[in-house]
Amino acid sequence: MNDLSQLQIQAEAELADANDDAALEAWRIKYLSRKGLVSQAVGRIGSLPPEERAAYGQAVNAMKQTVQAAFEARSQELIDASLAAELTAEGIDVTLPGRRPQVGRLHPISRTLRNIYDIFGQMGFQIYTARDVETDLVNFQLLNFPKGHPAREMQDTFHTTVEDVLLRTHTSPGQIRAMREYYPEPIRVILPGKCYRYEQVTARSEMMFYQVEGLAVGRNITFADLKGTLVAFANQMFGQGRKLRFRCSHFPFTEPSAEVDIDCIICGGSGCRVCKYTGWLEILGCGMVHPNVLRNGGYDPEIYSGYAFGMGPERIAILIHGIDDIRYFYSNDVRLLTQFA
Ligand code: 2NL
Repeated sequence: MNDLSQLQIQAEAELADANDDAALEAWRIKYLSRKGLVSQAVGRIGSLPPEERAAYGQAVNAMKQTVQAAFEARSQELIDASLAAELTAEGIDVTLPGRRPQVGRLHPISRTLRNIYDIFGQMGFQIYTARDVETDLVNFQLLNFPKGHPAREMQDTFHTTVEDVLLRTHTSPGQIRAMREYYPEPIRVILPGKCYRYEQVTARSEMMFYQVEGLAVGRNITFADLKGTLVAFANQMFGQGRKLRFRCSHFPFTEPSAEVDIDCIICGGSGCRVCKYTGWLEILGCGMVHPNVLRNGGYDPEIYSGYAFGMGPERIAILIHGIDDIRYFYSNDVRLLTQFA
């Protein structure tokens, strides 16, 4: 009996000193395994005189249960301690508020494009998209820029290794394709897309930029229709009550041609840095489709007429948001992009 309580005291003391998994396992083998000291103590029942067996058996079983319970408690203690140590080491503060995930948003040019689509969509224009890789024929010749024409010099071109295949310098070739596809139906389309010019990159020009062109072709389309459409557009895009000014201009594919200004949205016309003290901002170019171009699209200019216009969404976004450099749009700097929530 004395030996039993001696064994229990010794087991409990060593258990308290077992500070890791390996020590705990060594302890378990020493005391609780099949040939361990506790099992040996249980086994000694058989060697006792019969009258002592009952008392010894009770005592040894109680001792075994106490030691086993102590082992389980110590195991749990070590698990808790190692978890606590891990949490302290990793420095997790569960009371910290979570980090807000960064939510994506539309690029300012995408927003401008969608705004333009909505306005013309309500006026009955369909969106037509065309290829970025074009032929010299459709990009230039059919639009009244014959080979050697000086207007080609304003659109320095990215050529491919294939003769007469190039990256479109404007979206107008898509309008030729729309006409050829829809003839003889009347047409009202908006044609957005990327254009490419082999130019020095500056605050005002990129090598890749967007254009949005509009085209209407039908039997009785006049310059008055063009003006009405553009006045309605400008009032929705830049605010109600805008004044518009049509200035004579020239494009090879329209005759007559005009450039359109609105009264400055910053100063209202009194003159400021943005309008360079003119009171006016140029927003697009337009005109009546040249008879040669109508004919190249399949429409007889004796029967049909049409108007067209073209604008640069980067320029429009710059005016609306007061941005001073076109390069911000395509340099993927989140400090600019996150300002357009
Ligand atoms: C500008 C001016 C313009 C057109 C584009 C066009 C297309 C066909 C026939 C006639 Cl198929 N015209 N497009 C007409 C006038 C001006 O763009 O400053 N764009 C950024």
